[in-house]
Formats: sequence, C-alpha cells, structure tokens
Amino acid sequence: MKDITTPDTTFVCGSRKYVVDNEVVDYFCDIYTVVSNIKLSGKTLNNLCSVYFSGGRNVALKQQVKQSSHYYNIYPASLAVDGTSDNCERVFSHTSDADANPSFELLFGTAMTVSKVRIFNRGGGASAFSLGTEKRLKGFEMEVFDSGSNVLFRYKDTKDVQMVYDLDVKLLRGATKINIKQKEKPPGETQPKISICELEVYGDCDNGFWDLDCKRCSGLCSRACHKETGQCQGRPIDKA
Ligand SMILES: [Ca+2]
Repeated sequence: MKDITTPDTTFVCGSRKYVVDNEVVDYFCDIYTVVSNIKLSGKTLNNLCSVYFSGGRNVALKQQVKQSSHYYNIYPASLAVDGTSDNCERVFSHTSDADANPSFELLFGTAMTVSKVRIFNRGGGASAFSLGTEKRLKGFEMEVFDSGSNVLFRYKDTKDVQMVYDLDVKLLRGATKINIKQKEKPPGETQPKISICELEVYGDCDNGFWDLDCKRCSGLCSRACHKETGQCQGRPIDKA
C-alpha cells in the first residue's frame, strides 16, 4: 500500500496499519480531499484476494433526531434515519405546514469524524401525492457543529433540485450535531417545509474511540485503535 493521488497531491498511507488476522490488514488514510487514484504496491500483492475501500459507515442510522414541528404526527423525524430510502414518494419526515422556520436536527451520541452527507429528497415520482414536492428542499441550509456549538461546516444549497444531495464535508472531527434549515418557500406555497426521505452521514468515531457506540480505546493503546476491533494501532504500551 499505498499511494493515494488527488488532483493536486500524492499521499502515502502506510503508517496507520492494523493487522486484523492472518488474512486481513486495514490501512487508514486521513485524506481531506477528493481522491482520483489509489495505487497498491508491495511484495504480497501477488496473493491479493479482495480490496475494499470505505469512507466510513452511516453514523446517522437510527440516531437521535428531532424536527421543529410535525405534520399531524404522521411523518416524524425518525423516518429520515430509519435506513429506508426506497419509497421516497410516501415515507419521509415532514415539518408542519404552519412552521415558518422549519428545522431538522441530528444528534450524535458521541463525537464523530464525518466525511460525507447524503440526503434523499422526498418525491421524484409521478403520483399526485408527491408530485413536485422535491422542490421544497431547494435552497436549504446545513450546518455541522462540535460539542462546543462551533460550526465546523456550513452549506447553502444553490443547485437545481436534486433527488439525492451528496455533500462532501471534507473530514470533520468532533462532529456532534447536524442542523438543516429551510427559509425559502417553495413555488406556490405559503410556508417553507423540510421533508427528508433519508439522511445518511458517512464517517466513524473520532480517533481514540471504537465500536458502534464509540467506546474509548484501551489505555494501553499508545495512539488510536481499530474502529471495529479495538485493537491498538502499532504496539501497545508496555506496562511496568
Ligand atoms: Ca427513511
């Protein structure tokens, strides 16, 4: 492993290596930009079986969410993080028609490092029920906060209407909250609305934490530990 090339720079990613077992090794590369090429090199590549690349897991899945208002309590915020994005015409979160300042908030249980946000918009089909409702998200705003309420990332939508918004947020450490606002009224409607089919956030626990609930790495680890196994990065600290 492991030259990774961006349009401007080549990174060598070999220092954070975890030998999972006799057949699997994981490399972590803290890259802050879009990658265009990945080159693997090494003596053992003639025995290579499979290669996987990952930008992290969906850390938004079934996390705590809330919205500023509810549309008759039948489209709760939780429908935006239920893991389902295959019926966006009918299953989504939805703020009230009477809410002049709608917002949607995702709270992580612990600090996360995130690299990408994907929003599946409501609508997109031909049914009268959802026809044109995708326009309601146009012009939305999104902010990512840390535990001190500092803004780590801010986005203002200026694109044409999208059914899926892919937002590269670089590599944000210490993210604890994502807030989505909508101040713009859709054409022909009297109030702005936020309706989300699914919100996905890709990343993992901050360095020094592991497992799905982000437990702290063992005090015996001199640096970080493996995100899935808790295995120390490099050699554990020798105990006296
Ligand atoms: Ca959903």
